[in-house]
Amino acid sequence: MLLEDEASGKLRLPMQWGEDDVPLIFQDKQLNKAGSRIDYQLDIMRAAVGWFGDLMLTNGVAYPQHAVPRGWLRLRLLNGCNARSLHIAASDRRPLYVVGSDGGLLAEPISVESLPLLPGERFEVLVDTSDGKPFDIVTLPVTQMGMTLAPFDQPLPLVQILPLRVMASGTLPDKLVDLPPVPSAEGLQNRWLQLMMDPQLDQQGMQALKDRYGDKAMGNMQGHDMKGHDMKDEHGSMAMDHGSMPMDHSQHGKTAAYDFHNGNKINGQAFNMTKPMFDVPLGKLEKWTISGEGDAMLHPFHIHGTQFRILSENGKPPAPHRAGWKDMVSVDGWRSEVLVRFNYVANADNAYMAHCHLLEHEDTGMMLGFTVS
Ligand SMILES: [Cu+2]
Repeated sequence: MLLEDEASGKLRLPMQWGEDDVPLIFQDKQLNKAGSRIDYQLDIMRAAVGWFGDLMLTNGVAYPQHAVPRGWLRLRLLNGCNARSLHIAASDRRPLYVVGSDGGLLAEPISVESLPLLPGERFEVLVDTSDGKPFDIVTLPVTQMGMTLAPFDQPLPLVQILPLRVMASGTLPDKLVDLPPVPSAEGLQNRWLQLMMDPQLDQQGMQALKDRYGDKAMGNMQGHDMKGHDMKDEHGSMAMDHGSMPMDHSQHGKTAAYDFHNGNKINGQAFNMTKPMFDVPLGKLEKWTISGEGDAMLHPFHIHGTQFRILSENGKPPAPHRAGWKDMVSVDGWRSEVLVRFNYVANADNAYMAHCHLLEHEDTGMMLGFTVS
């Protein structure tokens, strides 16, 4: 869904749909042996690290070409992968000028050489093609567990851009829209959302990944002692709070009865379709702290019914291009704080959701419903 408004209409951004204003939807897929269909399986490994494939598609096609008028090219990027985070760049490292994030335009273009893109996340970038030289949009290697295998272990071309002789008419403005300053979080209602993975799921899922693909699949856990990594209490007491599940890892291999379908939780509870977790007052600003302390997984967290501002992301101030309107925030082993406000009523029958956007985490419980009144 694309929204245009008065402010966006006044800017002379590229807007020839499908020519110099192009959506790029990236998805990794795994096909069955015959290559005839997507081979989707949810098992304990996928529930822990997410489903991933070895075939990369852009708008449903492997490595398509796109001919563009010469000048400014606007790319509306969406990471449509189930679980894989991407790291977008131009093959010749020409700058990407980020003009918009999930929820709208930024105050001004932000030039980046590469752009990390979480599952479910969107950014709009402008690229200068006036030199007429062809180049690729690529995804660079990431350290996320399970996502380091070939062909993702080196820059992987996603789409080839071929500038034509005709000239484009769009421009890169110096200023985009007025972005209100981030309000103070002082005195606001603060909600704590603790993302949790059962130790059995964490342990057995990572072991299954290692058994199947070897050390090279372990990403940022490579070379670490996996056993009991989630037991380390580096970041305070919440790291240990995995609920009342037994912590005996010697059970590994004999716990066939363990049901991973509710192995992912928020504040100790797996998703309940009929029972919202809390109610938020209509139109009131709140500070939500989402914590991923206690596991080694990336959690791209998404909140419905709002566009928020990021106060801190994994303990750091947000990067400039992540400081605008967002509905996705990275939670990667530590805490992220966002300022949210909900301007529409949501009753229990039509509750809003907040969830990890790694789809297999969400589908195995890492989601909550909430009402607004
Ligand atoms: Cu997650």
